[in-house]
Amino acid sequence: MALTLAQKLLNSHIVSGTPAVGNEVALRIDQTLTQDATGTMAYLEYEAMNSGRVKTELSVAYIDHNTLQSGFENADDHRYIQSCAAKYGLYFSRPGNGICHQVHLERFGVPGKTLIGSDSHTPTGGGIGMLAFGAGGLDVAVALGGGEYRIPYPKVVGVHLTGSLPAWVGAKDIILHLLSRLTVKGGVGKIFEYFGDGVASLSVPERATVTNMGAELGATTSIFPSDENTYKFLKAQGREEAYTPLCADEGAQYDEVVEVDLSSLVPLAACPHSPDNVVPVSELSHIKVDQVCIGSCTNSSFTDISLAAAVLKGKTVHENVSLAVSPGSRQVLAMAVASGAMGDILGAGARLLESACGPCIGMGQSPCSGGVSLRTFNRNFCGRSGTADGQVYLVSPAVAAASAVTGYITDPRTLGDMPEIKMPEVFSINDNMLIPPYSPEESEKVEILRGPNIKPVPVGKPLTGAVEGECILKVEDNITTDHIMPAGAKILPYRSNIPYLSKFCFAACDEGFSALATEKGGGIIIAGANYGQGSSREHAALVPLYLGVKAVVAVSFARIHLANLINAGIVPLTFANPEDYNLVSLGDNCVIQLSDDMNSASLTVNGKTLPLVASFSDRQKALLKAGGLLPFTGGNK
Ligand code: MIC
Ligand code: SF4
Repeated sequence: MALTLAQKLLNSHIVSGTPAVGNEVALRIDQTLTQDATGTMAYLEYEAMNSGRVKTELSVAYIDHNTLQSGFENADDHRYIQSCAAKYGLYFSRPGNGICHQVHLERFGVPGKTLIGSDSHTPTGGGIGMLAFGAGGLDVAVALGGGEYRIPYPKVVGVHLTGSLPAWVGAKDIILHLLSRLTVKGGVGKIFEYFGDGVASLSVPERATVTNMGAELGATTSIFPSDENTYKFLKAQGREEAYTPLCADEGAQYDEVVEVDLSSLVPLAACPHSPDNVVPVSELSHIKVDQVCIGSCTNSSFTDISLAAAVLKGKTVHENVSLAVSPGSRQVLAMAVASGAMGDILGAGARLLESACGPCIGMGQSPCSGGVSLRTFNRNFCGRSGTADGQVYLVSPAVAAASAVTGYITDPRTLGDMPEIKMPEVFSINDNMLIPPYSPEESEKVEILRGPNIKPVPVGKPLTGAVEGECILKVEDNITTDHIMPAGAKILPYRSNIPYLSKFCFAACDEGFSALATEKGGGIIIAGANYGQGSSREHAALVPLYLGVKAVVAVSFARIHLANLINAGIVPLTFANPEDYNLVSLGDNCVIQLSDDMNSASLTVNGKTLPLVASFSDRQKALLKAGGLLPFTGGNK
């Protein structure tokens, strides 16, 4: 049977399970990555599993999120992760080397390999033909030890690209266009596979922008074929031996097809506060801008930075705008310096930030009160910038740079001819900030270094009988993990300290949540559709677990968060009739009955019994019964 590329890669990595849509399959994982904000938990969990040296082909521990050191906490976490990398045989990417997804694409990505990362934008690797998934830290810990990664076998959506991008329209506009059509829930349970004549017009960094932000569709992952452009990119990185041509079989059938004529696209912006709230930039020209940020794992490649530089060359950033630029990696920064692009950026008055996530995760550069911030990033959830009433718009580097100069949201097509920016034939390579895995003998001598802020991982309790508790929170549709467990410079240093983090749980929805949960000894959360969209942070499950949350009943869940809840031992169930959501209120006493085989469930509330959907694989049932993945694997006993 003719297969799509995604199906070929899935099927060749299946260790168990039947490849039929919705069926749980277990995949062999070739590579893993972690970043520091999720990495501390992942390595604490890995230690608890006692799996010894890592069993993957390649695993890398990056430091890129918590780089602001306003206390000892982040530096201690970096040192802990570095010592774990040395102890267990991983590469360590030192702080300053760049954002995990950008560096991984440059230095490690291999077409056709599977990759999981404790970060939701791991699908960036799909730009180079990898099958790359975002996952919770526990799932990464299992993969590090040679265990499989389990997902429901996804539908494959073929995105048929025709034509080529007009001047001033970028890869960001492709994915914003798809978000405007499909919404932030449109990709749940699906892989987006790009095909058609238009593919050849896109370079690997452009493809990576698209696959990166496929995460905002809620997609399982996104993938491009591996072709001549992939070869050119790998060769330019001095890694042509990693190249394999890969594409769908002739006559492969997609479960759905989405047509996109690249030639018809225009510059777009996602307006506050959701990546799918998309309009043409030309409709926003009346909006004054306070801040512009260029960077993040979505749009900080050398070509992105060079295009912004060409727009800024010889100009001055508007006096009421603060422009911050964070190149995606040290390679990008070094090349922008060598090419003169950085001189043009700084000459225009930009503020240069280190090669890291920075403002994208609220690590500095929070906009002024009510400020309009244009960002080349991928998420504009309310409050994520660190300013509760900040108005964040997501745009391409061309729109960002043009607007930084004029002080208003600006359609770059008004600037005249677009400068021609080519992907370099040779990238400048300097891997001295990547520490290779230690030999087993060297690893023997390594001592794991822990700081006082590193606290134990909470562990769930076995599931026995009915789940009973008060409804301690009721939330609407599209609640993000940023709502559940906020990030930002003030809280992120505590990612390895769940008790401290718990004070901020759901603060964006209900400031009193943490106190209420503590007073009531936990309870049940009622939620709308797409609960837990966004980040892969398992803290959004571990912190509620710590606060005693026993179950979440929602209209629907986002994929990674659903897996994280089960891994933590919190029972996720959905309403059989979505309108029953309206029948539960804050403070109601809820009793959830699960059948012995865990295939059906009901919620009794206010004298009514509402049918729920319990849809668990055998393994998920076993995890929930055990109280989560750690007790299931025998870890942390
Ligand atoms: C994000 O972009 O939200 C993050 C910060 O990179 C997260 C990971 C985290 O919360 O540490 C993600 O995307 O998974
Ligand atoms: Fe970092 Fe932002 Fe990318 Fe998350 S989305 S990995 S915070 S740059």
